[in-house]
Amino acid sequence: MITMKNIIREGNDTLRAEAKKATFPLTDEQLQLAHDMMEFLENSQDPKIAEKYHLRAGVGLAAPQVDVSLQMASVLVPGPEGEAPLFKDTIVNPVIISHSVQGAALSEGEGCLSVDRDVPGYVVRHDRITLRYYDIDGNQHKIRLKNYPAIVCQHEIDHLHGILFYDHIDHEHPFTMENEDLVIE
Ligand code: NB4
Ligand code: NI
Repeated sequence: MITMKNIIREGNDTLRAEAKKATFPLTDEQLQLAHDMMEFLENSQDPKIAEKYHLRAGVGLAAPQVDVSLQMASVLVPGPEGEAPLFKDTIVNPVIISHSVQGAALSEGEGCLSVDRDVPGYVVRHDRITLRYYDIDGNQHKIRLKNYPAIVCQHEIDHLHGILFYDHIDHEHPFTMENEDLVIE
């Protein structure tokens, strides 16, 4: 199973590299990785398991974070208590094919499992995106996401291109935002 030991931290060049596109069918090793990444997210969101294995909670994990420079990321955005997740899939070769002009940022800023420090500030992203991606079986999906799940997917897609969340922060004015942009609680 993936634990924090398997997650590389800032300073490791893999986090700054452009990850390679996957080709289908995925190898057994790549399928195993997809399984392990989603299992990490499930474990990290289970308070008992997270405590036992010292996992930081996560709603996304990208392959480069476990030192695999491949365009694949798992996303698990929980829904309201007792309801289905808002978004759960392992996205392969994802591309944002269109997006809103309106921006959005999480009110608390962002954190990253590969960054062991708090970097305060709004990370302004697109509020709405149309995402094309492949699932692990090679089926193409084209979906519209907004608000929180859209932000999470953009954070993960950034990892596939060597971008970290704080690259987007205006460190001089970390909590200044355009009036038109949305703050997501
Ligand atoms: C990815 C996110 C950072 C901002 C927003 C949030 C958490 C991450 C990083 C956007 C994407 C991981 C991947 C959380 C979290 C809310 C939901 C459900 C129950 C606890 C969990 C806590 F843990 N970010 N961590 N950071 N990353 N919300 N939640 N809760 O997930 O580095 O590249 O379990
Ligand atoms: Ni991250």
